Amino acid sequence: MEQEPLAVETFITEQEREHPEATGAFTGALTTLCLAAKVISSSVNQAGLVDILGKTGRRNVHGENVKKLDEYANDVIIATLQRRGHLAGIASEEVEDVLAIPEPYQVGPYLLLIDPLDGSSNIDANISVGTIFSIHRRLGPPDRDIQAEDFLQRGTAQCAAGYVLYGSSTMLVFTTGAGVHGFTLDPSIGEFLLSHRDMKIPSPGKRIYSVNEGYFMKWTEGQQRLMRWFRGEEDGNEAFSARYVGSMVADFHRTLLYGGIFMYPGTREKPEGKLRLMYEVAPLSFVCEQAGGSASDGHQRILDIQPTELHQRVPAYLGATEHVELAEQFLAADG
Ligand code: P6P
Repeated sequence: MEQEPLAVETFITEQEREHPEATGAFTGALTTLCLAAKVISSSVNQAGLVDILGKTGRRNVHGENVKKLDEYANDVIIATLQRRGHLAGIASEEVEDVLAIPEPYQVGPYLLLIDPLDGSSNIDANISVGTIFSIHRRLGPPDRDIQAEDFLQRGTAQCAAGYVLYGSSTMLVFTTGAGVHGFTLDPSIGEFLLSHRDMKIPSPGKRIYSVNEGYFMKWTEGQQRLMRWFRGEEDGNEAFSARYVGSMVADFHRTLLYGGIFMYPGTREKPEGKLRLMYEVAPLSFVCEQAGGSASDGHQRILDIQPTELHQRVPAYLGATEHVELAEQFLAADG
């Protein structure tokens, strides 16, 4: 008999059975996140039809223009997740400080870190954007007095991480530490259905590098030499193909499916780079490693980094292990 379509809620519930100590709060947080993703997907897919494109005229904590869809996605996730009793707090890329769970909602044992709509500068051009999420346990007492310090945990401590890609179809890809699984939204029934079980980065996979080469003159010598190697300018090496969307979730998802490497290096002036550790790079690094790949800041494993600030930035090299290790070899020359 043909396997019945497996909805993500069923999949998560079945995974929960393998954890007798599970209380259901974790399952609840993940399945509630799926609901928020469906709401955002509906709006992203109608963005050209309703007054939700363009800028709000305001800037976020990082001085970046806040798009209407950024704000909308942020509000949907916070409103949906805070009332279900699974979380002790939320940290969002769009909000300076961490958010406690307000009365009268119950406080739960988990922390959610979220980039509500990554890549939104592309939305007006109808280019894929995404939501990135990370779930940690709250280590302190389950009360409403949540602090930024509660979120500053290593990537290795994540309970779950993943992303939603609003592209030609809407896909949810996540890991709970037991492999990476992909679910495609069937809009006719409003369900995320299992479409990619146990995803693995092909190795060696396609020879693709993904980076914004416009910064070449600002990079370190090691990064410039690495790029010459990828371009086939070094003796005896066949050139890689270059692919860069400028939307991290889209560039990472292609890397997960096809192989290669996604890079966002630091520059000589800004060695920390642009991408945020807590709610962009660490969650995608968890997915990357669970899919058999590697994730580095160019010198160390991303998931081992002890965060010091909620919005701290980090250089990112994510992809097939042999390419990430090659990048580390070239960058070692930078000292
Ligand atoms: P650049 C989008 O603004 C984003 O945060 C990531 O999604 C993307 O990978 C990166 O910035 C693109 O930055 O400097 O290449 O435009």
